[in-house]
Amino acid sequence: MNYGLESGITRFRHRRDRLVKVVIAYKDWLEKYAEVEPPQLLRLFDLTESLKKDRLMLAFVAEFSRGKTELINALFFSDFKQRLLPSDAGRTTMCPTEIFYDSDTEPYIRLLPIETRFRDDSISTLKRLPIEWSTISLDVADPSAMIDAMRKLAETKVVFKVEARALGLWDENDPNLAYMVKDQDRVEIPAWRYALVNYPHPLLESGLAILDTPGLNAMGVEPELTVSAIPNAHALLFLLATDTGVTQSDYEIWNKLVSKHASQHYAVLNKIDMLWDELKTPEEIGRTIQRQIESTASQLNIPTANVMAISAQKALVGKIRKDADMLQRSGIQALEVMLAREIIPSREKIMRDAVVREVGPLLAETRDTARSRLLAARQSLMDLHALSGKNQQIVGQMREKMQGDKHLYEETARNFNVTRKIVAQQGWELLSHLDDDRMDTIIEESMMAINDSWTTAGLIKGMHLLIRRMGAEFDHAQQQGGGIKQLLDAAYQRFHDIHGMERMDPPGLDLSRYRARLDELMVNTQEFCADPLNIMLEKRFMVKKFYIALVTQAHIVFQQVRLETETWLRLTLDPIVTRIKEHKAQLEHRLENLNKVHANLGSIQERSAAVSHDMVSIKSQLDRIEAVTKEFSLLTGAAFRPLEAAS
Ligand SMILES: Nc1nc2c(ncn2[C@@H]2O[C@H](COP(=O)(O)OP(=O)(O)OP(=O)(O)O)[C@@H](O)[C@H]2O)c(=O)[nH]1
Ligand SMILES: [Mg+2]
Repeated sequence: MNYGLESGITRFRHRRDRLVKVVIAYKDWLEKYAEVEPPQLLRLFDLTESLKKDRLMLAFVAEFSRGKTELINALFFSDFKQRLLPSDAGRTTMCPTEIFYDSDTEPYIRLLPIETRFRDDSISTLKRLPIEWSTISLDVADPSAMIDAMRKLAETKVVFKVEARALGLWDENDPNLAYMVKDQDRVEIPAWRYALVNYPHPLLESGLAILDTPGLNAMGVEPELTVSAIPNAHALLFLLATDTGVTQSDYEIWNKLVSKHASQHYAVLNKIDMLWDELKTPEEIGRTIQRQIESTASQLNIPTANVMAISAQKALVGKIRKDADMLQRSGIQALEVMLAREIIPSREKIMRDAVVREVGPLLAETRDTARSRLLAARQSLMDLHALSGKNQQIVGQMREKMQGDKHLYEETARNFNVTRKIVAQQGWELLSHLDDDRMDTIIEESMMAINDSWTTAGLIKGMHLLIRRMGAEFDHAQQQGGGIKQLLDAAYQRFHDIHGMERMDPPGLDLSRYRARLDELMVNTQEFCADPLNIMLEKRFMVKKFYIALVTQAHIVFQQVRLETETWLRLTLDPIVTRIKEHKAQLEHRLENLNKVHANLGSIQERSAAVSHDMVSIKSQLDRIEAVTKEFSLLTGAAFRPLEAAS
């Protein structure tokens, strides 16, 4: 059983399902009671779909043979009753391996041939091209076939040095690569570049995804890992082993990849069973382990409480054999509790924030609309009440006044249409600065700056230009966004001043997160260039690969900015359009009452009864949206103003 982790992920899934339900309830409400445009409903539907697919990425990072794969087996695959993923002495996992569950397809393992390194496509591009991958279907009911398939993750092949060199995997002058040599002319290289495993496991079905990585050298050869996969993982587990301690290369990995990315720094000290000496008392062994925890903590400069001592191997055996004592001694439970306590809440926050950004303002607006419907119905009743006992002439005067109000309102609404057109025009202009063509031009310019000089100096030059140009587009967008907001604020103010419409305060466009991400990419570049391993002339291949990884990331950031800007434009414009329509409908309704009463003074009673009847249904609409808001607020922590205060 995965104590803390399993129940933590179950709770995560439960809350995610509730969040999906509440968004669906909101969408249903809109469909039933509001005149919203189909694209808005579609977006809500898309949001629920992407929530269901939302994953929590846990990456395992360490030097080779520290037990990453063994720990993954122990944490997630013990129900398999065998060692599912290949784990062995020496270098075992040959390619980065993503393990997840996708219910849209049957279980599979997909392998990207190492030769794709000859191409200039990033792995994230290749992920969208299944044809480039070699796919094996997994028969989860057949353990030996499963294990056979998983062996592929450790597959290597022997090639001539020239080929390995052309693939950017071999450098005669690099003593760290000596282990690859097979004979005079040939070296052993990984057969695959990347692996995707779609496997139906309850934790993976709940949205957990795992990234197993090979040791350091392999990280170096696939820059996408260091530039995107590892920094974008929601949590990192860094492993050390008791028999090796903190070696220079362990420390480098910690320093380069782990310590600056994860917000919480934990290290897993694995293989404590190697210290289980039967000639020593448990207390003596405990002290030895404690000493090693302390020295690890001081070398990594983290609190001792953040070093978790475990034995992945004994945990796996303990789970398979259902040996509670061994499981207890393995120390894995504390690690599982930590994962449940630290990782899941931060993942949940990301999910909540996304939903609040997308739905929060719309929901607040819908709720205000529902409430204004009720207020308008009350007003209608009061109008009718005021009419009783009046003669036709007075009713006629009231009707004229109301008609005047309506005309004035229509006038303001027409004026607003002009504002709306300007906003649409400016919005279009703004988005045109963020389209793919613009990004392509920026990339081209940056490539020209590099001018085929794939040295670190060329790289820095190209990246500087890329980031400066992208930053300028973001600034431009931010500035245009400010202008649009001013226009809309003035329009809101007019509706408020002239027609007593409630004030609205649309949020501004904030792209600072994306600027920060650009800065991070520049830091990545500088670090890469400062690394002595990467400045030798032979590393041209690496520089190019690194550049491609960076550009892919930059492109993603650019697309995110466009999406964020599109959403923002919608969220600032849609609510006021809805509100104007709603207000007009309410005025028309009141005028209709006056018309009817004017035509037949005796119909006041009947009209009042009809309005009271409508009020029951309006009240129930309001109750429903109020229930949706309450649940939404409970799940996301988003605050909505109380309805009374809103009046
Ligand atoms: N004694 C002992 N051996 C372990 C433990 N965990 C892993 N090992 C062994 O250490 C070796 C390496 O384990 P792996 O899981 O393959 O290590 P890795 O970090 O995935 O290594 P690469 O895939 O090469 O990067 C294997 O022989 C494991 O059986 C442990 O807790 N105790
Ligand atoms: Mg491994």
